[in-house]
Amino acid sequence: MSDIAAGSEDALVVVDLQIDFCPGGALAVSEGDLIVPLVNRLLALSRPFKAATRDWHPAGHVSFQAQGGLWPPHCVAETPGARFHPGMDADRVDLIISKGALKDADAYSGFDGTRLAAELKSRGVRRIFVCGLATDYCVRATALDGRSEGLEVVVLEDAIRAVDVKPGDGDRAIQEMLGAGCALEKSVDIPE
Ligand code: VGL
Ligand code: ZN
Repeated sequence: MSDIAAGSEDALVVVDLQIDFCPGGALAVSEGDLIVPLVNRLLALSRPFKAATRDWHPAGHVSFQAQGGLWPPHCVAETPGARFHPGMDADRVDLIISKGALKDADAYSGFDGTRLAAELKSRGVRRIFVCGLATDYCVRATALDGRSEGLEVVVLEDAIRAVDVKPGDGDRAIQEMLGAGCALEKSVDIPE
């Protein structure tokens, strides 16, 4: 096993742990809320830089069904559903990255059209620990882009959940991330 103690060249990237992606939300991910305590333990670690992405769409976003997209309206900027899960210790986050904010472009990855890569590089980050929602969309895209940015990527398998539009999508996404050189670990194995 690689050394997964989180140090100063590591960053935590919490993906889209928002009300609309949790049970009761507009695009609920089954058990999405169950990762909150695991994410909070990670946010309490002293050393890694902590970033959190949020899906932050304008009304009438291209990904919404009325516009021909796949999804019900979700995470509309400045609405309650776009807030972080109320149980998430969001005050420990160093950097919030909003994405998907352009009406005509979807952005599953936290790196897509954002300053995330530049912020991480300017802080000397070489490895990211990725957790959040959803395994088969924004976690997958963020992890794969992290590799493309030249980062080591550790996906925390106990602190992610999948939409699974088709059964097995989450598992296939994990295989794809592994194929791209991501490591798979459990958040509970990261020491304090
Ligand atoms: C996501 C579907 C649509 C995600 C975002 O955060 O995984 N999924 N928009
Ligand atoms: Zn979205």
